[in-house]
Amino acid sequence: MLRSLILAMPYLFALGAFSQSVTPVVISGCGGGSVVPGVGSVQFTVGEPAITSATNGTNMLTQGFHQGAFVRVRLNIKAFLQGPWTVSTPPMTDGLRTGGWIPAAEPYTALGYPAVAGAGGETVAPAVLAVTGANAIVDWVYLQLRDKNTNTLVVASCRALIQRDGDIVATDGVSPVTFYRPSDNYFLSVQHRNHLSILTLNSIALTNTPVSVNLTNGTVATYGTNAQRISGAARMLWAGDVTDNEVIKYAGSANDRDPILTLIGGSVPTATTTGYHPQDVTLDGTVKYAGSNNDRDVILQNIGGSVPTATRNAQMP
Ligand SMILES: [Ca+2]
Ligand SMILES: [Ca+2]
Repeated sequence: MLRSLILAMPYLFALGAFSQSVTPVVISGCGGGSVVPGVGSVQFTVGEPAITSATNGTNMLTQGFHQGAFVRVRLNIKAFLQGPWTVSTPPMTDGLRTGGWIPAAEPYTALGYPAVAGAGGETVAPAVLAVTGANAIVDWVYLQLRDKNTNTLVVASCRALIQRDGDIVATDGVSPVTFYRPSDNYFLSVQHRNHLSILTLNSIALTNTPVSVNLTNGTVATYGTNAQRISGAARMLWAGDVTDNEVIKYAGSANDRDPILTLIGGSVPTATTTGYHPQDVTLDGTVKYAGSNNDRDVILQNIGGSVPTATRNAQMP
């Protein structure tokens, strides 16, 4: 359209259709395309506004008139999971990692956690899982950003890794987590497959420059009442939601205790089994119903410790 109008302009001037004299300009090279390995291909035309961007986290291609800013926000999140938490330093154990049980592909898509503004299917390289010490990987976690005006509206999700010291990192084991959303205020939710989810009480201003969100020390308020377990100065996600329904329940229908007994065989309470299972409340790679470091006691403790029919609900809107 633009090009045909320019070509037609000399004829319009010849007819004296305009009172002003404008020199016609020929625009050449009105489009093109390129391919960046690992990112994709992009085609562009002159005169088109910025339409969309593609990025691999390092390079970005914008389809349209100009190369805009990165359309992403980044966070340095810190949180603790009660299951592997101890009073030691670093605070969380990494039995899933040392046992070789952490899956290379994130488990959340298969478990039905929604993938919003991100396809899911992240993987972690063996070298990342070989790291030991405070930055050793404990497990996969699932994160959400929610709309600043509607704290039930999920606008982006991603799957990330949590280290023994609580740092939540991208799948390379070190980088801040990234959501491909524009700079704005968002609520943040941290979730784990057998812990109760948490959500920030307030929305947080996020940009391309990583923002720190520390959910382990009370500096960032959480939605609801007693959303996290508190031990001394440390706050952590409540463990024991084996059934992954945001309720910790010890007795009665659909409780979180029976699946542990069922998995170890159903009849001999002292039997154990190993692997990557939701019944492994302590995340040490062993499912255990009785004896020291078993996975059942935490459930009873977290519902109050005395009335078996009590329950604990996730504090989510
Ligand atoms: Ca449950
Ligand atoms: Ca265990």
